[in-house]
Amino acid sequence: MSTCCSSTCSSKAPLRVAVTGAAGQICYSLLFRIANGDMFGKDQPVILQLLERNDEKALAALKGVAMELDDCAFPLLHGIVQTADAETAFKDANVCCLVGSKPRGPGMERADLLKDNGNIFIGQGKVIDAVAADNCLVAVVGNPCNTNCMIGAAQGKRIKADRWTAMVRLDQNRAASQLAQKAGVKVKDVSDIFIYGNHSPTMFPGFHNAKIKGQKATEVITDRAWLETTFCETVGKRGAAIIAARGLSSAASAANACVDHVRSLWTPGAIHSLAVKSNGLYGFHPDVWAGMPVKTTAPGQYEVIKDHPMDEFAKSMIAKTNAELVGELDTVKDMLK
Ligand code: NAX
Repeated sequence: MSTCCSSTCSSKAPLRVAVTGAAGQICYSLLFRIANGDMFGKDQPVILQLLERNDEKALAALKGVAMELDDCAFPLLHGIVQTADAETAFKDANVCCLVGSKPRGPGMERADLLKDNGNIFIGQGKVIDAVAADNCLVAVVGNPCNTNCMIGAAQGKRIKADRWTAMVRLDQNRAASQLAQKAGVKVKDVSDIFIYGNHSPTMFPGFHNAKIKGQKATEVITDRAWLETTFCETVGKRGAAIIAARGLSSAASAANACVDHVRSLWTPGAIHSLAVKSNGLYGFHPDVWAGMPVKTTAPGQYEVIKDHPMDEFAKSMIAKTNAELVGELDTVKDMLK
């Protein structure tokens, strides 16, 4: 299906990348970025293993997406699997991007949403543990992503909990962009901004440790009230603002964040935000998945950075987002056995 060109030919074995919710709006951007080499590099071939619901419309839409992938003639795309069967999708997968989940319907309680999605992640967690490659890395995007990730990880015997990560990178990117605009600098001038806690409006974008052109962000942006209120609220409620403006939820930026999430995990030395099992760090309940800073140590491997200082405001924000995560844990505790 693909034509060969010298800049992208590779002798590397292809990575198997399973992606769920493959006919949805995030994947309509994400799959093309992965196939183009944006996630794993321009010398790394991939096989896309695409999972959708067992539903005629969804599978027809998936077929159309696969046809468009073919029509891009991506040299790095060595195969496409289209399926409604989780075992087929996750078989030998090196990376699983779990994007598919059930949206909140009208009048639906948050607890029902947590449980409906929890059931999806129980099923997928068990299958991943049974058939994915050893040391498979999981990136959960589907909401509520922290708690879905906790539920999926709880099904594992073979694949360890630290291989399960949830996406807070969109929040990190949003925070960096807001700081850059306020300071009147380029986004590349902003560093060390990390997301703590839940991917929800309670998250804490840790501006107190951020830097702008290497200087403390709080010395460049001296309006502390703006940082504590407008900035935190803008980042926390950005998803709702996009829906209000576009009539649809964030898709291209979410796909971009998923690419960033995995690419940073494939780039030794990268320091970035991931939601991982907290193990009690930064004051979080040990069993919840919370956003925090990590450093990539080798492709697909990371360690949590444990020593970022927290001031009183940061501690109070972390307490709030931790309380929400603990509430979610409580709602789904029967799903963690
Ligand atoms: P769409 O509704 O466009 O697509 C979701 C797709 O998942 C649908 O095609 C559906 O058929 C499929 N699906 C549902 N259950 C499935 C299952 N059990 N197995 C396989 N496929 C299944 O949603 P989209 O806009 O693509 O968003 C996907 C998810 O990302 C949502 O849960 C959304 O809330 C979440 N988001 C997470 C973000 C984050 O930062 N973590 C930001 C963006 C986004 O809101």
